[in-house]
Amino acid sequence: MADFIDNGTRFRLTDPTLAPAAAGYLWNRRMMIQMTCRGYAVSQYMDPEPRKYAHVPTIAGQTFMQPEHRYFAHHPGRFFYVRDNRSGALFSAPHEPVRARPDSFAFEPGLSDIRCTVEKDGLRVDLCLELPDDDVAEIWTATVTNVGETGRDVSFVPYFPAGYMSWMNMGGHFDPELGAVLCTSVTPYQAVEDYFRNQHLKDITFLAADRRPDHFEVSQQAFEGEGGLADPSALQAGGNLKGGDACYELPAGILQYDLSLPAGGSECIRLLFGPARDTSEVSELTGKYLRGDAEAVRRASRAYIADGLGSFEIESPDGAFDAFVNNWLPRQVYYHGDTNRLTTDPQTRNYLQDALGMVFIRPETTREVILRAASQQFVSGKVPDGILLRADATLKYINQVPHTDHAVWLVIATCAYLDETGDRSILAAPAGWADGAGSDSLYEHVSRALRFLAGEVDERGLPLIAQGDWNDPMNMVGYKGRGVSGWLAEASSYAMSLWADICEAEADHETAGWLKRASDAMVERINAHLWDGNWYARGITDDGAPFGVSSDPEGRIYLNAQSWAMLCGAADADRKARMLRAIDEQLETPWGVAMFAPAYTRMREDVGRLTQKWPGSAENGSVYNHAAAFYAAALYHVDEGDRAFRVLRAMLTEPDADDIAVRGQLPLYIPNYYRGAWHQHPRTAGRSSNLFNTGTASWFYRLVIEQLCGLRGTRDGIVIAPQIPSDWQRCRFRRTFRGATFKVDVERAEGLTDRMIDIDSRPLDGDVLRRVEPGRTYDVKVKIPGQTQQQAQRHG
Ligand code: CEZ
Repeated sequence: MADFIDNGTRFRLTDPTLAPAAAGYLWNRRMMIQMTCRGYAVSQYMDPEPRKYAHVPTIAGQTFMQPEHRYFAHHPGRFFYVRDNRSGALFSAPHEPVRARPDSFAFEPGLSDIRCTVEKDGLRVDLCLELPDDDVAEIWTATVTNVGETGRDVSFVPYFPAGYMSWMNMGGHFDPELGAVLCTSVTPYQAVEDYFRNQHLKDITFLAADRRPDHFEVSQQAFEGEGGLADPSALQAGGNLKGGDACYELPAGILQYDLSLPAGGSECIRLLFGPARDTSEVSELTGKYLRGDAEAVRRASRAYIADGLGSFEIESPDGAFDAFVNNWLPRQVYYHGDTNRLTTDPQTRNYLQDALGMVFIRPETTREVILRAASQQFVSGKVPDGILLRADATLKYINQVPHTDHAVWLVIATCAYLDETGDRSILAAPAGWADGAGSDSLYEHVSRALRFLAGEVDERGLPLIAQGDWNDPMNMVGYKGRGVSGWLAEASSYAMSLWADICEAEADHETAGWLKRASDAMVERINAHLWDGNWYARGITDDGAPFGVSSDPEGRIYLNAQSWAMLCGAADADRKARMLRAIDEQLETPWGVAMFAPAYTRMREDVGRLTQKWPGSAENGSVYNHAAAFYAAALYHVDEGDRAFRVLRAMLTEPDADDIAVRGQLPLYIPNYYRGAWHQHPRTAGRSSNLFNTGTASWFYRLVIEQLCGLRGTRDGIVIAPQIPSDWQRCRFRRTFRGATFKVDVERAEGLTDRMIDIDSRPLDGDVLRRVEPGRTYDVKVKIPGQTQQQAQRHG
């Protein structure tokens, strides 16, 4: 019913009712679209700010993408009605709005296209959606085939609603010269400046076809009539579309093709859907994508995606894991790193963490991101909340709320870049300041970021949280100016110790010494003020109350506060054991480890907005995968490889019907969360947000490469230290690193007491290979001790 096909590069789902929101996504640098198996779509493009060209029927107000929620009949989508003109029978592909039970169904998202095949009563519809590599438009190829024994007369009716485009002005008509429906609008505004500012906006949504329809309709309401979308009046009783327009009515592109299909006969129609500024843009796009060389367009978009598939491949005993990690994980990392999540002002922490994953795909991007972020830093050392990607961009929404953690990500991204590339020239690269003249080296920028961070502390020396840290909606712990973040204390200490190593290597012993002392002092404060007996508190509120502690009935234990205590070395062996036990008891769920528990059921005015979110959703105690990835990082850091792998593995939806039904998504991306609050809301626990924007992808990729497979760069070489799960007897992988290729074979050998590494059949002394030669291929054989009985019991 559901599995990977084509060697893991495509997925097949054969039931449109199993997980109604199951979706695939496509993107290029200017747009993205998430298509569900039933035909609904969420899409947006940059103009230069993110915009939509297909809208919901009325405006519910500003909201994020909400792919977790049920789609409704009038939700934007791409639908294809098929009517048998003799019997009047109607169905629609992919599934909505008619919802007729198909004879066979296959929804098949691939790396660079989404295909769908629906067969009903002897008629087959094959759909394929592709995007240009660098324009905003959807290219649809629809083929209708008569798979029966006798001739058929059918009407084939693509229906692409544009939705509620504007309260000021919206309408639509068929343009015979362009062979396209043009849905027109004026983006609403009030300030006169916006009239001039909006001149460039693409206020047209068009649906063009490579052949003239026999009939058309542009008014959504005239099409739907009393019958509703499941049985539109316009298609009842053998009627034809009436050629109507939309006059301040919801416009839609609706084209009718009357096809006479002999047995075995088929007809193919290509469509182009998207936004345009004017008719000449429509004609330019149709020229390129409907009348141009389709194969060349396809090659270009495949090449674009292939460029981002990374430099790593694994073959383990876990086929589903391999399919995800070899194809879909780097794709997700690349989506983030190449589009900046389609925003002009990414949050600094997102921008830098997305770049962290790009270091394995296109390290030049990571370098640019780090330097751009540094160049928007303040002279004081403060790192801004968001990074402007264009001269006309502004900081919006969440970026107007003061968060205090951004320095941490600048350090982590820079260290990851140095580890992978060894390119120390970045440290000397100059970057300007947002509020000062001249420029300084990146080294100075990062060091100053940490000095600033070290200064923003309370009288105990713990970092102030202001209106949030990594956790955006934790906005009321410190809004009065006193509350502190325990997580940030740990993350600061960790970042300081990472940077101290860089300073040491740069022979800046003074800064290195200061950072080490500051990092150690922070650890002492963490242990003095935040240890709660069995785990660490998440912070201390404006009024001096520690929270995330055993006396809290809700929000009692937070995962991040434990993970980063392990990363920064605050937790000794005894504390570590207590924390792990508490996590197992209180945070583990069948669908991964929750970010905290119990979820809040009422507002806590000294914690903030996150406590108002639905219990178990998002930052209110979900299985928030980004936090789970930090936990996995911490577990690898303290040599808990088996646990770490379990945490990573739980983030992946299984390619089987049962798990897809529970999670409600396909195993093609890691969502930002699965519902938590397992004990409070068991019915919905495990359900995916279906949102593929998440820093998790970068961390996951890095952990697989550098920890699970254990090949990570050092200043002058590469460490080889795999931590494969104890039930893997063997695993092989290939990875390029600083221009060399490593082919690695890891195998368990019984009776061995220590890991043994051979490179090109010669034993390696220790686990570091120095002087990696670009262009060379290294054959690496790693033998690790087989599982002893003791271990088997411990992990069993
Ligand atoms: O956004 C993410 C942020 O983009 O939440 C993470 C944070 O680290 C990321 O930088 C954890 O808080 O209520 C909110 O404002 C939420 O915080 C969302 O914006 C959240 C969602 O995942 C949206 O993508």
